[in-house]
Amino acid sequence: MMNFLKKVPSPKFFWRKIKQTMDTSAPLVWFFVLNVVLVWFKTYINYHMNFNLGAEGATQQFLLFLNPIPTAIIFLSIALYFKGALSYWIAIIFNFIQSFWLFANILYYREFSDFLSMGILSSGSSTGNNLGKSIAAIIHWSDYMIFVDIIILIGLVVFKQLTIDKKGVQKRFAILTTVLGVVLMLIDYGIASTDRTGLLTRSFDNNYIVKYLGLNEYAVFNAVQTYNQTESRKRAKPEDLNKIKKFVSTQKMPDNIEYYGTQKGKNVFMIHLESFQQFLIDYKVDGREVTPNLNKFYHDQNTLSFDNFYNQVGQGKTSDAEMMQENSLYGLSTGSAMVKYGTNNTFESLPAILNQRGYTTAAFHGDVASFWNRDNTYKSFGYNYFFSKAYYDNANNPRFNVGYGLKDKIFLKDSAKYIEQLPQPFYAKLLTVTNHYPYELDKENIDFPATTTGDKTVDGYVQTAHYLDQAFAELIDYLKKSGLYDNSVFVLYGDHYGISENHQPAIAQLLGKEKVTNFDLAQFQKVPFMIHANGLKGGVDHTYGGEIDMLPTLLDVLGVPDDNMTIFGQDMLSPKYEGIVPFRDGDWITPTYTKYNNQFFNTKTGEQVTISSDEVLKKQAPETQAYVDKVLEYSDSVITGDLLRFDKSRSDFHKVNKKEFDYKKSAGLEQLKEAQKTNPSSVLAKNKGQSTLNLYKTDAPELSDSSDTNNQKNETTSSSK
Ligand code: GP9
Ligand code: MN
Repeated sequence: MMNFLKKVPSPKFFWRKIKQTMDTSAPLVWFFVLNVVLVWFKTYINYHMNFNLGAEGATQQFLLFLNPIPTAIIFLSIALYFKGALSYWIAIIFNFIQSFWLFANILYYREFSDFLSMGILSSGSSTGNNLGKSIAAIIHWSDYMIFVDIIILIGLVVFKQLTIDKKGVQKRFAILTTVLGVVLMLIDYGIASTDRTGLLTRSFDNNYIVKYLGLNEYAVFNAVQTYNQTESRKRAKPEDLNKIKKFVSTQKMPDNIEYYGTQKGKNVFMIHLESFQQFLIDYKVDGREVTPNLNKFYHDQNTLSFDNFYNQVGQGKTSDAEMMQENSLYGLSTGSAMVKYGTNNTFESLPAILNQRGYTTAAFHGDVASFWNRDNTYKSFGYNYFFSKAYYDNANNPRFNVGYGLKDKIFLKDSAKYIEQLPQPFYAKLLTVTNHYPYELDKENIDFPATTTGDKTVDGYVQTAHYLDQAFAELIDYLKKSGLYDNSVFVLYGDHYGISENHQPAIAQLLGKEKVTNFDLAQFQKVPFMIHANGLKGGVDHTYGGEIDMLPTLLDVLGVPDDNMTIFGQDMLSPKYEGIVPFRDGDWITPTYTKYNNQFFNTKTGEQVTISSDEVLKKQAPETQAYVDKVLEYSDSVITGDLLRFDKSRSDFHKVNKKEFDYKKSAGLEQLKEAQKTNPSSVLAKNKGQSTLNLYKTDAPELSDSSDTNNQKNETTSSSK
């Protein structure tokens, strides 16, 4: 070993060797290769050191390793089209540009756990401004290491330490090199899109694009997206909004006097039941209810439960559900509206509406903040707080996570620490995530028999749903004990299907049918929608509706007028409500007819009908279709044209100032602390600073484990607040 060490040559020796090789044959090519290696090395090292890309498995690890290379080759190969000193400078400049983009993203990521986007860089963006202020505080001296090689390279060229290649390389060689870069990029993209279908069309998370394709590809992708958005925004005119507002005003329904304003001023809990379908309600496996607690809640005399309520999401899945729930605007026909337009658009969202009526507003989610661009979109929606993964100490422990984030029992329990600090009245949205495809849960958390359809991705569904049900019960139990239950309105909704149409044989078995028809599949799009409050007149309501209708329905109960709002849903409580449910792809359901996958059915009987055989359908189908096409088109133009920025007619709503919000953990905690003094209406403040967390009981095995110091630490920090 020692002998070996002695033999290790000095760096000087290496440099001499490198220089010799570079000098003798094609010096420019060597200089190019050196730069490619340097750019690759810096990027790859920083992927690991400064970003949290979550590359799992050999394919993703391989792509992470590969993905800095193609753009390094493409950009640096530009130098090969020149000769003499110029070509060296060009290579250095492209090394610098890539390094600088890397550097800027490292700083931005450290603060926001997300990548820079063109929208943010453009002036006026709230996050851009905040970053400017705090840049000095987040920079580490080691970040500058990224530029060290560039300084050395400049020195070598300036002080003539390199033999400059006066002839350069042949054009053909330069072209081949660029082509090699492009081919590598395509290979990378090919592998990436088999690992993650819809990577670019659905654009879930900026982290994904960087992980699979690379930081520079992300920059290009983002620039194209931003360009398209800016263009459609530029084309839009105030008259476009006027036309739409006129239409919307003809759709407004009178409120329901039995419900209107009955829950005014109460706290609102919006509970997002991930991938939860309506069929789970009262569903039994081996004689056992899958979700006994949600069933009880569903049948409670103070719960208004809708059993003909449909999800209307498109590719944006959860984010589309959120877009509808918060704004009564549809998601887009492709991609996620929150990802594409959430950062810069003007919205009139539920959090902002309630905030302007004295509510504190907070979103809770155990996944990274950047997913579905929530970190930016929630600012546009007007959320005061966004408690994402970074706020949950337990999230650092892999055992406490499954799939997209914290396990629901832990997530909800650890959310209580923030719930008790929220000044009242508050609007708290809790997004669960454990009941998510592929419905996997560790053994110690499984307390329910799987179904036996033989379809692997289906059979665990009832198990994770059962887990979610237990987690929900634990939360409710705590809220009852801490006094919040009686003082709050609860809205529960399932965001979208859990079992997709690719699993038809399994669906048939679950539903106890031979075979499923398109009508069954349409029915399978039902998700729960429940509103519960002390004193609310409950019951199972058969009105046909969808996620787009949640906002106006809730506003009715809360006594918030929606007359001037540009929304596409309607108040399901209104005596005039008719119930047309458009799906994002243009299909629809009404109480009389269903159009699904190009077939028509009688909604009451499920019988297939055709336009030629059914006179009423013949008349109604084109009318309904025209309405459906119109609302989807109008909703799309509101989003793509950012039309709500033109809305000047409002005296009861003022535009959200995104700059007011800072979701960084330190800022959020500070703000909560401050709020205890300035507005001492939280449960904690009312309890004279004494925490109520000891009232939260969970059987989460991860937390009851006495060897788990993490949890004990949490308990002490929260009760000492
Ligand atoms: C992730 C979660 C999942 O944060 O919201 O989104 P989905 O895959 O259901 O759209
Ligand atoms: Mn979802």
